Amino acid sequence: MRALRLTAWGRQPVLTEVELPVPQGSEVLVRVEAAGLCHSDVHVVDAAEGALPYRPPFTLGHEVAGHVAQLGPHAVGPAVGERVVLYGPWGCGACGRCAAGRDNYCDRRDTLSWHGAGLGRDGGMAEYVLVPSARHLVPIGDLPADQAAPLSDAGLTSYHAVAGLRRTLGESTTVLVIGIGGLGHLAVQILRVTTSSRILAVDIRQEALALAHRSGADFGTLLRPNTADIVRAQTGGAGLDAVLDFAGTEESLALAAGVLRPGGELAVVGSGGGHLTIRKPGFLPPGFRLSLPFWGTRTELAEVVALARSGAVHVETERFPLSTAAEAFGRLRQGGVRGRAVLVPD
Ligand code: FEH
Ligand code: ZN
Ligand code: ZN
Repeated sequence: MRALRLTAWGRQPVLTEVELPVPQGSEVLVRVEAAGLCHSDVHVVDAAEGALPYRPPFTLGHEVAGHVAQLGPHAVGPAVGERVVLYGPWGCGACGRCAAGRDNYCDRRDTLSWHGAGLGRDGGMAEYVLVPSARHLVPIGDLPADQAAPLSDAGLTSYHAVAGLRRTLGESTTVLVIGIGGLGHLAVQILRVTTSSRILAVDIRQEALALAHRSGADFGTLLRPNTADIVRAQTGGAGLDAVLDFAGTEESLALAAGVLRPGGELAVVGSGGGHLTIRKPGFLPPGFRLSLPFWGTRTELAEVVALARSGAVHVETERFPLSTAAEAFGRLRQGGVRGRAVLVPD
């Protein structure tokens, strides 16, 4: 079968022929219908040797949907032919977190040479992907694969981040979403359908603000030197109850810190390399709360799939044949993808 493989650190991934895996034990073989392309894939490809615990060669792709092709002799779960999305964080499989379907916060994460499918283990930018256990599979019914695949990372990560703000986003609250890309546009939709908050959006691209509006944001503005004043004015000067930062840059973190009201909460999802100094006394509002949510739980994946199947969440995607993966990576690097790029085996 063909697979997009990271063969060594410092090399671009190559589309190459590999053996078709045969599922053993509780493993399940899935025929891939779509695999999303994430900024983390770019970070993995660009990583210097030793920066990540992964051991190339392995197949990329941690945002995968398809249908069950073959079950290992001890696999218990979806039947052959059932359409599924992969729960991508694969932890140790033995700690309490993993047993509870919270592999994203595996207690033994630091001992592993992988973080999941396509992240040190063979992933789904391929014709097939081998999954360690059916517990990593969530049924998707007739949801199109290019809609389902992005839910497993962009959707799940956004859903998990919003869930972490639940206690803050009550009645008469205002939330700011910074970065309206593959994750941010889904976060706006998830906020719209799961909270009653007013939703503000900030991005560096005008077309991203249009996407924010289509996704349900109440107001959008470009990131400029006076954006904090513009955003704060949307709250009558009181400030924001919460900020979801999908950029994580120096500018976005400074904006977030500058618009939160006392008791406000910042969730930083983006890995833009920015930093925020926590100092007391300092400039951060009293009661400031910070979280660094990572991916999500298996239960949350089933919940976000249910939202998509109900029509409440729709992913903006750009499809690329798997054979043009290099072009897709290039477009993502240039910030030229609207919504989420999805690779489809051709
Ligand atoms: C996965 C592995 C490591 C870092 C970041 C990620 C995210 O793409 C998962 O949402
Ligand atoms: Zn990702
Ligand atoms: Zn674990």
